[in-house]
Amino acid sequence: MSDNNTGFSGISRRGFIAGAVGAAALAGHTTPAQAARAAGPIANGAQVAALIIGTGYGGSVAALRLAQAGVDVHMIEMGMAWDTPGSDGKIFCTTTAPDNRSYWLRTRTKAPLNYFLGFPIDRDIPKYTGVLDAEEFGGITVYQGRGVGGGSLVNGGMAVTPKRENFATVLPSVNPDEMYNTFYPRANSELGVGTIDPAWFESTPWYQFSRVGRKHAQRSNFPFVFVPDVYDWNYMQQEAAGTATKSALAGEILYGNNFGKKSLQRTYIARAKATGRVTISPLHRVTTVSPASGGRYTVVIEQLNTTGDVTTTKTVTADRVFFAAGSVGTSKLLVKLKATGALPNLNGEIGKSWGDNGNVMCGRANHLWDPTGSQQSTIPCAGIDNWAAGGAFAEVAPLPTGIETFASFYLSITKNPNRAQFSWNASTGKVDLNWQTAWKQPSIDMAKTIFDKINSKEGTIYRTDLFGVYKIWGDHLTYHPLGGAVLNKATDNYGRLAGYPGLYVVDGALIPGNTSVNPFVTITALAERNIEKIIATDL
Ligand code: FAE
Repeated sequence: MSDNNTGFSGISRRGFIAGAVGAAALAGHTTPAQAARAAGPIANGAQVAALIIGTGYGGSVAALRLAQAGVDVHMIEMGMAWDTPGSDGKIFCTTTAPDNRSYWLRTRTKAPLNYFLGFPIDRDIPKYTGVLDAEEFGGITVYQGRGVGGGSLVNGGMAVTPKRENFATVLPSVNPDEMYNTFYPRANSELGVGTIDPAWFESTPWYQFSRVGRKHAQRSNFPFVFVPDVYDWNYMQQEAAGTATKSALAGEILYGNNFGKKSLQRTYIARAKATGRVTISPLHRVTTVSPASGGRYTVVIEQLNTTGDVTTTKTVTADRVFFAAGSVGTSKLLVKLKATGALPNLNGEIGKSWGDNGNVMCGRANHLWDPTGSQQSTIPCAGIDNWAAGGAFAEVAPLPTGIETFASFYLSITKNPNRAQFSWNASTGKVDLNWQTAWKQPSIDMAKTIFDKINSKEGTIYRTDLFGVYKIWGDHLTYHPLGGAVLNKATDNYGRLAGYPGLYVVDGALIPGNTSVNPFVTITALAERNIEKIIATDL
């Protein structure tokens, strides 16, 4: 019996495996499949039941639920495992001292906020398979997490369920009752979502920046809302009290949090591994998926070293393949596979309806009597809600520089209607995205419905030194890529890819461009909904 040869290809074989596992367990032996799982990376020629491409939110949900249903799962992740400390004793570096661990295969950092007082702050770093990818397309830089845990490694942990009245525009083909009664609560509970203690919020210096944000929002009559997060709020209070090692209170964010944040490694992935049925191959990148005999799929995987070179190419077969490489990763793979003839029957919706969740950043220059504090937690806890009236939801974000900046900083999520498309570029052998920088103008206009009013009320102005020399808007990037293999268009209403039984999309690629709030709770809840249906009907 070979590694992971525990597919769904026949009841009799499954029964045989189950029997073999049971007998071995009774006899106190390790089965070959168990031994292979313990041994690590996927072997060339392996046959796996379920292969998941990527270990972010969608992939982790699928892995846990498939494993709980008795299916052996192999997760392929192009980034590192992020489970071993570096020479400084820490797994991740800080935003103030980025080193090789910070960026995915770059020789210079590319900080989202790349200027301060008008001076560039990026610095040279050794090329390494770091945790944050700043992936550049023609008109936009898309930030993504790389490693076991995907975006959960680098993100701010803001865990927001969209308002129910906005859900029909987020996922029009999904029944809101099942989402709000079952799958959003399930996602929030599994992710460990919580909110800041209101009394601590009022008193701690670490959230002075948010209290200033609240004062300005409320004086202009905007609703100010607390935003839940997966950061452990009790841990943060211990950091402030000096009884726990600082993470959010030590400038850690973007390049990973060493403590405090309940990333997927600590939630879904930990529970998935505990089933004994899930193996993960880090530093492995899927390049091709194509039909094999018997309704299975051939998957080609490149093993990488930490400078990004391909050291080995492996070919495996899988009964089922789950695309969970993130909106950009999944879209790029599917567009390439359709165009190059590996999966020619994928439908014409592949690569379409991609959006940036309307992300745009800006800062405001406060008066000297409104300091935002030299101590700032890296974890945002509140926002300004002007979605219904102005199309913008603005997070009051920290600017944790360690000095007083008198700046209020915001990441706005806006109702930007523009959608881009991925396409195969045969001459470069790469996938392009046709987003234009000018397509951010609606986002800027919507964010201005909040900040023009606040500036006018407070007698303040926009900061012009954070994104370049005399540049107000951070309109060059997104943290929230969504779409490219949209639910009920590129797939059926549960993520089954049209034309290929056994191929599924389970990540942010399913969501058509905007979630009205930060996206990972919706990605998780949708994955919970879809995998439940897939397990019930397809397996
Ligand atoms: P994702 O988490 O991106 O996982 C995809 C995984 O697939 C990654 O680990 C990739 O390395 C891997 N991969 C890609 N291609 C391949 C391949 N060919 N072979 C093998 N592996 C591959 O996907 N969202 C919130 O809701 N709240 C926040 O506070 C928040 N803050 C953010 C801050 C930053 C700086 C960033 C970058 C993002 C933030 N997000 C936030 C967005 C959130 O992290 C993102 O929507 C989710 O991580 C997307 O989940 P997916 O499962 O779609």
